[in-house]
Amino acid sequence: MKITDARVIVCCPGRNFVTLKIETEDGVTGLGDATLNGRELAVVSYLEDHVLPCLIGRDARCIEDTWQYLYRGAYWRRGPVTMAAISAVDVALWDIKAKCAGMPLYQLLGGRSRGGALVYGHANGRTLDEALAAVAQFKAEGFRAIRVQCGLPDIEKVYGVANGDGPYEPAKKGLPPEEQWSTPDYLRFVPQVFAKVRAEFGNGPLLLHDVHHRLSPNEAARLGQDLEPYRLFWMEDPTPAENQAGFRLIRQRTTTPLAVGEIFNTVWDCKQLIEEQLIDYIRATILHAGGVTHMRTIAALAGLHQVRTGMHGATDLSPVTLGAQVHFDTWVPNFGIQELMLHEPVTGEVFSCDYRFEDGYLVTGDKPGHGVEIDEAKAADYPYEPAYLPVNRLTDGTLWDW
Ligand code: GCO
Ligand code: MG
Repeated sequence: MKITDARVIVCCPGRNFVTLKIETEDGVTGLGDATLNGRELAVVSYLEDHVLPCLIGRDARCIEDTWQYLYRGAYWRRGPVTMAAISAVDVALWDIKAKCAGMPLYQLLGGRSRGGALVYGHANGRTLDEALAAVAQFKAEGFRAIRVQCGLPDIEKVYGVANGDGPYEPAKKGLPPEEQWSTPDYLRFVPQVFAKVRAEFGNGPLLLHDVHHRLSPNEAARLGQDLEPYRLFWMEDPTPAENQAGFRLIRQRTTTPLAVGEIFNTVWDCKQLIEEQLIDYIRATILHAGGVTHMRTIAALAGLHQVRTGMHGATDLSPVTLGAQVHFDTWVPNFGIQELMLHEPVTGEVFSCDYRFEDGYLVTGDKPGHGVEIDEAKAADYPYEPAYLPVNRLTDGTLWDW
């Protein structure tokens, strides 16, 4: 079954998405997501200039061979641009294979392991009162697990908090906006936030928090200890993870569960973290870590070491990724949780999905494939708009991790 056409669709229904559509000689099509937030066009070029010419004429059924061809064959391995491009091809080919088999993707992967994927939503507020109101709203909507982020009293703009009345969306049109950071203020304030959330909502909701790579291992250990009384589901990205050994220090000093990996591209980014059991949840995604094919490798290694999945699911992952991930979550034996940051309604004009939110879970339908389709004519109504993630500075102006 030859691949006869492959094209990249760039659109901005609410935010930018890069989508790959592959067509085969018998008319079956598959979709993959290649969105790399703030660096979208680099992946478009990688696909259009270097990958797509090699795909035409290949057998769409040979997913593994194509993965190896694009990974080993490029000579230049790994990296977010390469791996997002490989993922888009891989997911589109899994979509095609599942459609040809007449099965939803989770069946092809090994079948259902659970009714639905437990998801967590994002409650945030500029003030503690706003954050508490957001938690109440997520609870009322049926979320069982809630990530809580809160502004800092003396800092104007920090990660994870909506600035206007609209939903939180980190990428902004135009050049990179700037946010501010103060580690001492943060370390003092966050435990108070969770004390208040537990006091108000009791032990029922599963609570999560994203540190977003801003602390040193020692500072993260301090925060982990201070959060222990509030029994978090996880503390995410406590410190940048290029130095995997850095997590030893955090791990030895706190029982707060640790999650990391949304920016990882391959199993090599988390091999030591997993093998030394330095983390509890691996957040690598189908989109940025090489598709369904490579996420199976990561999840399998994680499973050997009692590490569970907790895949990234922010809005910069398109409905195509979320659709594929819900299938993966439905099957993978060592599933932990799935992030769910809802796309704006306008995104739904372009992408149609076969997953739904039900009582705190994402449940996939039974359409063959991953169940997500794109309306290309509608997509053309929303052309690409340059947008960047923020950069972060300490209060003295020093550039910091965002
Ligand atoms: C999360 C993430 C996102 C990222 C975003 C960057 O846990 O949801 O940290 O909010 O900041 O995906 O592109
Ligand atoms: Mg995160």
